Amino acid sequence: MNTLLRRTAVVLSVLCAGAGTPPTLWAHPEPLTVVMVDNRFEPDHLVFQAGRAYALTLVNRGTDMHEFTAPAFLKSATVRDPRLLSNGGTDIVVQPGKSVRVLLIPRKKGTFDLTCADHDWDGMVGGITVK
Ligand SMILES: [Cu+2]
Repeated sequence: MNTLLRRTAVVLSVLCAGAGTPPTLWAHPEPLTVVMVDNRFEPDHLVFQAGRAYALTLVNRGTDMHEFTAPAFLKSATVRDPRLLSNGGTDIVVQPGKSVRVLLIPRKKGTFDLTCADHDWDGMVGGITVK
């Protein structure tokens, strides 16, 4: 498959991911907040339960833009509003002083990398576990 076709397939799968999920699953999402500062995640390790709906709120209290970069995690999850994802579905961008609330359902058990694509060099890294 050429690169363009592959990218199109990724975009389509991201856009269609929320379509088959019954609306009731989103009714009572478990709240989870991650604060982003210059330069780390608080907390830096997140634990989710597969198949459960979460309201993940990313709060940027730093002066820099930060990203919740978790390609494998985000691609394996059902994200209710895929428009909140950037860079081909690999991350969620949060501007300084802003917050982003993402409804998602992790689907795949395992451990996943979490970084900020802009500040991984400065140790802005963490991890995600889906049980
Ligand atoms: Cu950052």
